[in-house]
Amino acid sequence: MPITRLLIANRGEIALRIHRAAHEMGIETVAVHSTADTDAMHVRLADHAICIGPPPASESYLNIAAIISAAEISGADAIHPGYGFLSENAKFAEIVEAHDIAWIGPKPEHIRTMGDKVEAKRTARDLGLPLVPGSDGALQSIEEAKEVAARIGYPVLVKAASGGGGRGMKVIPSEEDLETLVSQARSEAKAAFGDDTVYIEKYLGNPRHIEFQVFGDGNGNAIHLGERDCSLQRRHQKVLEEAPSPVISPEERERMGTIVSNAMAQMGYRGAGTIEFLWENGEFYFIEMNTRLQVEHPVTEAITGLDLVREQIRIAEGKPLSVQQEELRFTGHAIECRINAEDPWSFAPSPGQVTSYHAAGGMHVRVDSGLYSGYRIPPYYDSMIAKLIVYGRTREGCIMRLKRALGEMVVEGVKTSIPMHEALLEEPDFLNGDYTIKWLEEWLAKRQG
Ligand code: MV4
Repeated sequence: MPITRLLIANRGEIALRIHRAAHEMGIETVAVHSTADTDAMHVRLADHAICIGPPPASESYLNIAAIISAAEISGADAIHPGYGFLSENAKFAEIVEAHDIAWIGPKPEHIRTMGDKVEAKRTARDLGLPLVPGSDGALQSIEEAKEVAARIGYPVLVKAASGGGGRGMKVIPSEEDLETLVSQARSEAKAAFGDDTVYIEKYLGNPRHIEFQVFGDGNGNAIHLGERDCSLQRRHQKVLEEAPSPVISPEERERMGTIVSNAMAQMGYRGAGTIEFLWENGEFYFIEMNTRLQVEHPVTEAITGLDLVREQIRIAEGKPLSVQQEELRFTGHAIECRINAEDPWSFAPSPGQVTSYHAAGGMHVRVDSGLYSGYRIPPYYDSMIAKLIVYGRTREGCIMRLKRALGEMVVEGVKTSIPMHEALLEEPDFLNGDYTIKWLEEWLAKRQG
């Protein structure tokens, strides 16, 4: 069924990103917003705008009844959830579909499966993805934990089944600490997620975070769009992402890409997904799957030429994938810098009025942002205010252009992470592509000290 009016259940740069794809397809847009976002760029550009509640997300962007009412009132025939907020809420996806509104996302059952990290691992194993060695599903007892840990070797990691994104994890250095830390992990998981299910894995000491972008049509056809390297993180927040990864050869990409696309085809996956791996000593280990569009999707767009939001909308309309694997080429290199309204070194949030704004431009430079001069960045939400995405034929050329583009960005009135990115691009380890998930925090600690 063709979509004619799309409700965007999100805010900020991603709401604008979705609005742009919709308009390019001749689809009208409906913005829903809190009272803190009345003056947001995407609200101004949308064809219709509906205020759904006060600033706290729990009363607006997470308010299912208010969003469904807005869809009914505006006559929207589809909802795109963006990332975060309700994007991985299987119940919301079911409610949307029960109202005969097209859900621009995966089948609710697949969102639910991947949201439970124990179920996700079992599914991944059955689909032939390589896993981190560990317990076979949920831990049943301390005795089982001891057996598994002895078999795989210390240190091990205990993780909450309802966690993910780094929440609810603990490193267990040796058997002495096992009993205490497993029961601590259980009670913390119960308190945080209402679910005390935990499992254990071999702790990988110094891996890279490499994720594959996939798309399925929901009818057994799937493709992969290569990988992104997202190892540069601070407190589980990605800071800079690149595609392709500096450490993955074309042969490795093709080998793993085939494994992940076959897996998605076999499960009948629908829409956009990201399969996250840890990569250490040349081996991939599945950790999680995200059943949404990700913040860093533009680096994949840059090296494939595909519009991922357009692709999501087409699939929700029941159309086939717009490209076959054989037609896809991965060309050149792309890097995304996440620009946050925060102190570049302490990371303290810096909301407030942007007194002056000018975006970088020029060849192969993309800025995804809802900023404008005079805009007030509200204090209630995530501090990311812009993404700078730069493309080059080579990684070196991409980095040179990125330095040039960062230098052109003007954001006055608030502090931003731009100076941190500029310093990062001078680091030999970064220039050599020689970094793991620990590198950024160690670098920041050295600079403070
Ligand atoms: C791990 C790990 C080491 N060994 N699992 C953190 C987020 C969640 N997606 C999984 N995470 C990790 N799982 C095993 N068996 C280390 C991390 C991890 C991490 C992973 C990706 C990117 C940044 C990270 C920072 C700290 C820990």
